[in-house]
Amino acid sequence: MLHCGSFRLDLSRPLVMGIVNVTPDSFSDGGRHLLRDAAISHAHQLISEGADILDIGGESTRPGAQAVSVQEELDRVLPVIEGLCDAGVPLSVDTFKAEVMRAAIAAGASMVNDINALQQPEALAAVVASNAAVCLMHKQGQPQTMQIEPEYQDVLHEIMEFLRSRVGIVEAAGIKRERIVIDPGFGFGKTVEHNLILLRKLHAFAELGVPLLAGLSRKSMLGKLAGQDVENRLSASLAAALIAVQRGASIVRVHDVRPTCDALKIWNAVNI
Ligand code: 7PM
Repeated sequence: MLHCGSFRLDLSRPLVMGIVNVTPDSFSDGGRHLLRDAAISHAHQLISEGADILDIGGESTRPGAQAVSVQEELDRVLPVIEGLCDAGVPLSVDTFKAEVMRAAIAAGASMVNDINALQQPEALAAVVASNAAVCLMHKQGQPQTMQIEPEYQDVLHEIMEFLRSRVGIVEAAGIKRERIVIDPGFGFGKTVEHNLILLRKLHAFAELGVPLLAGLSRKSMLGKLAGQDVENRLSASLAAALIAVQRGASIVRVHDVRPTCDALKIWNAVNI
């Protein structure tokens, strides 16, 4: 069971985390309310498609994306969390900023998805002071430059030891194991070959004794392997999600919730 605010998530079956981006696009450029409404209606759509958790992000954690101010991130994310806090599924906030974490949790978020693994001291304190779950993700370097020349001696070992250390620190600070999820951070300072080694050896992370989240949906490694641009990566994403689950992932973070849930129904049926 994952303790996620007042939710208890049964991890005996793989769960689907649906991605809700609260970032301006051509439809919502007209203003805040359009952006909020589009994100909320997308979220309801993902719930109806079977999402077990929603991951709500105001863009600042995207690799290559330019930084967004705390105020801008709050203005994007809080109205969406407020609008969804009674939707019946746990809400995760995708942020590395302590201020955003605190406000999001106060508004009803029950999980923090931090690509920075709570390495900012205030971020750790923000989650300690709550009953929210946390996803600790590995990345090498900073989003703007991390894909330039990622380098590891032993990618699996280094990421395992980083996550082992973060789990230890976070637990010692008062976040119990039941609230912790780990994530190798596919594509965050990793070449295709690094990502493939991690996916191939994903089972190794079970040794850390906390549930594993895998985010492979539409990522560039899949584009490179399948020869598909970002609009045409559904099949590759489904293959990757199934492989991750087969190798022990408890949660998959995806854009395409209904197809992923369908694929997992087959997986579940075969795996009793
Ligand atoms: C461009 C490239 C835009 C990559 C967006 C992305 C993860 C995450 C992201 C992940 C966790 C995306 C990524 N990826 N959080 N946030 N794990 N925990 O595909 O793999 O959304 S951003």
